[in-house]
Amino acid sequence: MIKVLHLSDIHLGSGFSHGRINPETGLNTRLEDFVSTLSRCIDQAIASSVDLVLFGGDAFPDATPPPFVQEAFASQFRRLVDAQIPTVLLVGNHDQHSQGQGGASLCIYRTLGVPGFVVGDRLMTHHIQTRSGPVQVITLPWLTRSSLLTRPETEGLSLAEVNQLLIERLRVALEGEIRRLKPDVPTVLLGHLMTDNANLGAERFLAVGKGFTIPLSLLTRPCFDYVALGHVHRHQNLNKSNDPPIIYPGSIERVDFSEEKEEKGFVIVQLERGSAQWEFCPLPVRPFHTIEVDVSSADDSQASLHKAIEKKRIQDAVVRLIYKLRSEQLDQIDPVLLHQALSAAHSYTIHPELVSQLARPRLPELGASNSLDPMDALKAYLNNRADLKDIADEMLEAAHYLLAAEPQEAPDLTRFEAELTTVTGQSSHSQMASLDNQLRLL
Ligand SMILES: [Mn+2]
Repeated sequence: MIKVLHLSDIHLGSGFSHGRINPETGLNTRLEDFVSTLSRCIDQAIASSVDLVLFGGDAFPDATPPPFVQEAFASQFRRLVDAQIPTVLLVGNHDQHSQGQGGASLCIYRTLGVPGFVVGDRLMTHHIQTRSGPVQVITLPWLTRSSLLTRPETEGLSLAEVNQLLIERLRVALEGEIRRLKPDVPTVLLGHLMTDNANLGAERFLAVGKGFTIPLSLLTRPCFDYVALGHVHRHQNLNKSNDPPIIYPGSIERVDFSEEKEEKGFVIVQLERGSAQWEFCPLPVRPFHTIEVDVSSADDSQASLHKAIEKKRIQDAVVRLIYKLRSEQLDQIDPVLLHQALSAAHSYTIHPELVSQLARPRLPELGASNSLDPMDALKAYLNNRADLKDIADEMLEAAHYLLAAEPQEAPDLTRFEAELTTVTGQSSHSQMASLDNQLRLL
């Protein structure tokens, strides 16, 4: 029986906007949070004497983290070297650098020859000797189009065709690794990837370019005893029948508010050839709370806001207060009192939103049951806008031109815009800018 600790998506050095500077250390408190959570994982690995640690990728927000962040990461993983626990570091999309081969931020561990450390920056099988016997780990780092295809091969193909070709290449390459596996040795596939049925977490916002998804059928193979994944920040098992378990442990800390409701943790696996028992171990991480309240119809908007704040346990949490109000209520809000009420939070942001002053009463003639042609809709609109009466004809003419299948000749739209400016007193651009400024002042 081989005991494995599987963690992923550390993203050390991200989310600084949710922290503050700790005056005693000079460090951002969110870096300290992430480091202490990572250290809990490493504590657990050492305390329960695991035989192997698998890291599923995305160590940092990018491939070139500042030295103090790299050092924080290294000093935690160094403890596994001291405890002689073999460790596989897989390269995720955030770890890859466009220059050179593989993940710049993690390859240093291989270059330095750190004892017991393996860096997975390409598809290959690693034969690892642990205290409890041998294990084979196939590493499948984040794949980019250029990792399996050359430019001439993709010329003239659509994106979907390129992805299809890429998956075919991967299927063949993976099959090559599988054929060379030792049949009696416990086997893990460690991959940083998006599967076609994963429930997305924050990664959807963090990834710069959309990658391609890997069909689950490629992973659901009896030759694997456990499939250890990284990339999706929400913990989940993609194969409920557990033959094999296909597990995203998720990120170890909340990277942003999209992970507000997700439990964070790592996974402990008892592995043998033919079976894997796994358990999700939650980590006590800092809570995130969104307080969302609409005070636009409240008599005492300030009191309503305080009531909403009191309902949440904001002590030491990362809090965002989002509230809706009418512009007439702006004077009723005392920001000093709001800041006081939120001061127990670890950090907080306040986002007032003006309820739309542009909302007009609904026009009965535009009811959902009637299907109108756009010209009739515009006419109905103009009939209800006395202030646009002077330019109504020009607007209709312009609309007619825009809707025409084959435009003959454009009406003079500059004149139209000038008149609109005269009617409203300002151009639509400056209207937007002034609205923007009003919001900024809040
Ligand atoms: Mn990722």
